[in-house]
Amino acid sequence: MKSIQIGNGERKLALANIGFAYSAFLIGTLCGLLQVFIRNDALTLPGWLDYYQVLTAHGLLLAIVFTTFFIFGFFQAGMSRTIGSFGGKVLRWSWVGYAITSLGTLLVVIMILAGQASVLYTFYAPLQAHGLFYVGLALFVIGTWVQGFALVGHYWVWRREHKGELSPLFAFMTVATIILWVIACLGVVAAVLFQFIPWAFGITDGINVELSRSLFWYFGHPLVYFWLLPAYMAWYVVVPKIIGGRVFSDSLARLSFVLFILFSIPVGFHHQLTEPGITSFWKFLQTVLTFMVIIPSLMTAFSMFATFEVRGRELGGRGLFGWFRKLPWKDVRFTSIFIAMAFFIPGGAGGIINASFQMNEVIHNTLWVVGHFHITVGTPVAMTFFGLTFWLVPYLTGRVFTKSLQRLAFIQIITWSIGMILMSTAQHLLGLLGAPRRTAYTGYAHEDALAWFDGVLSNHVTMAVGGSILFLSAVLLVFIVVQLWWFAPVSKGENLESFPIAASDSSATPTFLENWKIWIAIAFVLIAVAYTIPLTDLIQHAPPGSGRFQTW
Ligand code: HAS
Repeated sequence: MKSIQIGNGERKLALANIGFAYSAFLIGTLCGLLQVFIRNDALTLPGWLDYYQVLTAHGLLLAIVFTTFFIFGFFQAGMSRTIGSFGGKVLRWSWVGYAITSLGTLLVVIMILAGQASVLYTFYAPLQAHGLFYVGLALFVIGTWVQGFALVGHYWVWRREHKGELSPLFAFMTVATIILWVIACLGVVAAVLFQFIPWAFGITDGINVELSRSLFWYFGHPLVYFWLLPAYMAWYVVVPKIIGGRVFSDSLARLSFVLFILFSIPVGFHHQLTEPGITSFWKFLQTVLTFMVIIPSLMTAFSMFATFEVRGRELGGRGLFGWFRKLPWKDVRFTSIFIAMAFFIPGGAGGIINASFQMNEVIHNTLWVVGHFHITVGTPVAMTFFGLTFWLVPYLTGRVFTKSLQRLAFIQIITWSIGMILMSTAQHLLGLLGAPRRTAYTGYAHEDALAWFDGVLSNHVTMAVGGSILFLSAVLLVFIVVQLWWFAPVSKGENLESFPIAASDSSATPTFLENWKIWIAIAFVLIAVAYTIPLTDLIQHAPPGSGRFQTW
C-alpha cells in the first residue's frame, strides 16, 4: 500500500518533540554513566556537582522528559496518518502546548543545574526545592494537557464526521492514553499547586508529608502506564504490519486499553506499603486492584504470541515452534521491539513481586527497584521507542534508513540489551542482599554489607560495566538519529518510508468500548472508593506540617 505522507505542519511538530526527546536522552544517559561510577567508588564528583543533583537530572530527563516528548511526537505523527491532517487550530494549540512543556522543562533543568532542586524525580517532601522548580513541573504538565487536548479535539472532529463508526485503533489508543494521563495528573497537580508551591515560596509554613506522597503516587503509578501504553500501541498496531500480519483481535486490544484506564490509577499505595500513615485495609484494597491492572498486560502478551504464531504459520512455519523461525529477524524495526517485549517478561514478573506485600518488605528502597524499572521503562518502553525511531525519523525527514545504518541499529540494540542485562541483574541481586537505592558510594564497614560487592554478578563493577555499555549504546543511537535527520540520502519515490499501521478488523468490536463516558465514570468511582477515606484521614489527622529541609 502506498503510504499517506504526513502534512508539513504535523511533520515539523512531531520532529520538534522527537528532537527535544533525544537531546534529553543524551544528557540523561550521561548522568546515568556518572551514577554507576560514583556507586563503584571509581569517580568523585567536583565540589560544584552533587550526587543527588546528577540523580535528579538522570531520573527527570530520561523517565519524564525523553518519554513524554517522544510519546507526543509519535502520537502526532500517527494521528495525522490515521485520521487525517490537523486543522490550523489543532496545529496551533499543539505548538502552544509544546512551547509550555519545553518552557517547564527548561525551568526545571535550570533549577537542577543551579543546585536548587536535588530532590529526585519523586520530589518527596520534606526535601524542598526552589519554588521555580515546582512552577516548572506545573508548566510541564499543563503543556502536555494542551498538546493532549489538541489531539483529542482532532479526534472529536473525526468522530463527528464519522457518526456510528469506531475510530481507527491507533486513534482509539491515543485517546485512551491521554484520558489516563489527564486523570492521573490531577494528583500531582493538586500536590504541586496546593502544597509545594505555597510551601516553597513561604506562603505556608508546613507541608503534610504523607498527603503529598500519596498524591504523588496517585499520579506515579499511572505514569508508568503512560510510558507503557504508547509502547503497547506499537506492539498492537505497528509490529503486525512490519511482520506482514494483522492485529490479532481488535476488541481485545481496545478492551486492554480500557482496563488500563480503570485499574491503573487507584493503586498508588503499592509504592507506599512500608509507610505507616495508611492503614493496612487500604493498602490491601489497592494491592488487589494492582493485581487487576496486571490482566491487560497478560492479555497483551497473549495477543502478541498469537500475532506472531499466526503470521509465522502463514509463512510456512510447522510444528510447535517452527513459526518462530519464520519471523523477520533481519528487520531491526521488528527485532528491536521483540527484544523489548522479551525484557518485559522478567520486568513484569518483578512488578508482581513488588506488589506482593511480604516480598515488598524485602525489596523496598533497595537497588532491586532500580533494576525493576530499568527492565520496564528502561528497555521494554525505551527500546520500543528506539525501534520506532528507526523508521519514524526517516518518515518525518524524508531520508533513507540505509543498510549501513540498519547494521549500526543492530549493534545499538544488542549493546543496549547486553548493558541492560549486566546492569539490571547486578541491581536486582544487590537489592536482594540489601543494597539501598538512592545512595552514593559508601564503605558499609560491616562484613555482611561488604558481601554485596563480592558476588559474581552481584557487584558494583558489573553494574558499572553494564552502565558504560549502555552509555556507548545511547551515543550510537543519537548518532543514528542525527544521520537519519540530516545526513542519510534523501528518499525518492518508492524509497519513501511509510508509517506502518496494521489492518484491524473491527466489524465484531462492540461499539460501547468507545463510549468514553462509561469508562471515565467507572474510573472515578474506583478512584473514589480507593482514595476518599484514606486521603480524608490523612488530612483530618495530619500531624503538624513539616518544615523545609535541604540536605545537599
Ligand atoms: Fe513497576 C516500582 C509494581 C509495571 C516502572 N515500577 C516501579 C518504579 C518504576 C516502575 C519507575 O507494587 C519505581 C518507582 C520509584 O521511583 O519508587 N510494576 C508493578 C506491577 C507492574 C509494574 C505490578 N513498572 C511497571 C511498568 C513500568 C514500571 C510497566 C514502567 C514502564 N512497580 C511495582 C511496585 C513498585 C514498582 C509495587 C514499588 C516498589 C517499591 O516498593 O518501591 C505490572 O504492570 C507488570 C505486569 C506485566 C506483566 C508482563 C507481561 C509481559 C508482556 C511481554 C510479552 C512478551 C512477548 C515476547 C510476546 C505481567 C506483555 C515473547 C518473547 C519471548 C522471549 C518468547
